[in-house]
Amino acid sequence: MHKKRIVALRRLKDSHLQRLHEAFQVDYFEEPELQPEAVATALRQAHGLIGGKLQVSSALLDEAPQLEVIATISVGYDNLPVAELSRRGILLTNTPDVLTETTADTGFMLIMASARRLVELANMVREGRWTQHVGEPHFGSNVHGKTLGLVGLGRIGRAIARRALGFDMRVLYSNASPKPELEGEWGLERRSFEQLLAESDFVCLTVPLTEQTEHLLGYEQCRAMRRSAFLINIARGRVVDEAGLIRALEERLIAGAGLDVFEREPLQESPLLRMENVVTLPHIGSATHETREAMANRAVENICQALRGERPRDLVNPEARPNGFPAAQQEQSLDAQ
Ligand code: 8YV
Repeated sequence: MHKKRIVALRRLKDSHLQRLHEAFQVDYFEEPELQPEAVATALRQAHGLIGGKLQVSSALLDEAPQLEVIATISVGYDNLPVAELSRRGILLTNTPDVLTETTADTGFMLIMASARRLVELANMVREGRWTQHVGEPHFGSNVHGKTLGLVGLGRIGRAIARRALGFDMRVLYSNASPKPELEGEWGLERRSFEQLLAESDFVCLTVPLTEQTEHLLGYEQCRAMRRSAFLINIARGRVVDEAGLIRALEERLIAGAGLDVFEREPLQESPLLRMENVVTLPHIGSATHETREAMANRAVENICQALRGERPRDLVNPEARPNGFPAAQQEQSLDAQ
């Protein structure tokens, strides 16, 4: 049978490529930025696109008339034009669930590292500057028993809350919808965003980047936080107005920050890099061997399902197929019998 064609971008493991080759004709580009023209040529005939950090413009979609599905190897899809894909009938899938616990680990690691000044003090040892017993100038802050404010309470927010409860923390959250079950069972307390800023020792951002959350937190919001509080961002860089955060840190309006994401990545030439009280990570929320493998598996499953004509498991935009999926319709008609 004639195999459909797909374009695969950025370092996939042999096992994933093998699965893709079994089902499709695959054009694979490990470093697509080095061969943009070859990628564009391959996309002209492609039915599917799979990969991480995808950048897809209208012009590129115009040149890819056969495209049926984009399977991003990430949970976030703020880098993709969802409404336009839906209008064009192109399915979009992501990789939720499998990265939840790892990303929550990253969030909690940043809470601990910021509070206990992990990077600053580890560097002191490494650079031979540990010459006497550590005294008050190098003391950190407790994490256990403190108040954590989660901005957003989706899967990752909830996984961080679970960790925090194990540290006897009080957990506040601000979220568009209340989560009464978590208030009852876990004792979480809902607050307005402003109130959460005022009460938290750690403010942790876990919201997706949308028009509503872009620059949600800047100078004024830092000013509303406690001077002893830390900001943790594992969401997206643009949820924070970075210039405002830098100013607030320079003015010591907050105690420090733990940041995995930035407005411009890779982060270079930023005052944040010179601040002892800021822990900067290179966007590694989900970057473990196990989790990246699971994410790629999930994206491979999604693209296979979509190109078989089935509803993919992690479909982001069902509106792209207003008439549904043949397989689902079949199930429905069986149910009706
Ligand atoms: C990925 C992420 O590292 O899943 C996400 O949304 O931010 C990360 O897990 C990144 O998007 C690369 O694909």
